[in-house]
Amino acid sequence: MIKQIQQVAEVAGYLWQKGWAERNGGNITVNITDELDADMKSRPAIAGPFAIGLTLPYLKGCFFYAKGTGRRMRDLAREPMQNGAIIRICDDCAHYEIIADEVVMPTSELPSHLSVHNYLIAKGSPYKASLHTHPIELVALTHSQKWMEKDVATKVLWSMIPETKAFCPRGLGMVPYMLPGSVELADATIKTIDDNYDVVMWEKHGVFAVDVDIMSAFDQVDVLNKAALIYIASRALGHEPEGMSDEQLAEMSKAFNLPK
Ligand code: 2HA
Ligand code: ZN
Repeated sequence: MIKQIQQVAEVAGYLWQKGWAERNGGNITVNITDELDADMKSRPAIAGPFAIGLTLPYLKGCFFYAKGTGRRMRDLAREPMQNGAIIRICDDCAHYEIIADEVVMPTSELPSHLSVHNYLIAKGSPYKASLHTHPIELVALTHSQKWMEKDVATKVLWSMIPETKAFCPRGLGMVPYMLPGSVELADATIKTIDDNYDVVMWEKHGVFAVDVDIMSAFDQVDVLNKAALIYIASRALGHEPEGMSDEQLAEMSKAFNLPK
């Protein structure tokens, strides 16, 4: 099996174990264009063409693995090709076909995921994977407006444990509540990624993360959620956590050659 799809299956198992993927919660898409050989790419369609609902010019000739709509991450972990599919974007950049292995219709969030991939390619980004999941403690933070202000969460989370800034150097972007699956939410997500965030928080819903591959996208979310857990554990002990000082964070940035 294609390495990137194996990695998706591994990450899907982690999402389930962490309690971030109840029922059919969450979505994954990965641009696998560079992983497929010519034989695979010229396979006849087994279903489609289907309309994407958008025209995405940078996706011409691209192939994606996409989780199936209504499918469970815990099932995908065991059987990625029965709970997701490989799709080919048609030359009109407005339709896609399913080419393997089975007719599994892609995630309802396909238009938003593909819009993000279209944006990433347009920008010349090396990022190939996008992940949407429901990390409990990060979602809990967004139930108070004070955490929704730009970079308030980033600053506190970075200061909980040194690794957070090292491994999530762009922090956590914030998007106010919008209807799941809506074009508005997709547009706001792209705008926030463009504001230089890899992980975007959707208020009272979940995160949307992008990175070179799905394991790296998962790692960024995992690191941020770990920091949120430490914050919450401190509060549960009865104290407001001190957090690392600005000097300590600046020292980290210098040592790790981080931006900001
Ligand atoms: O696909 O999590 O927000 C299930 C979701 C949509
Ligand atoms: Zn969701």
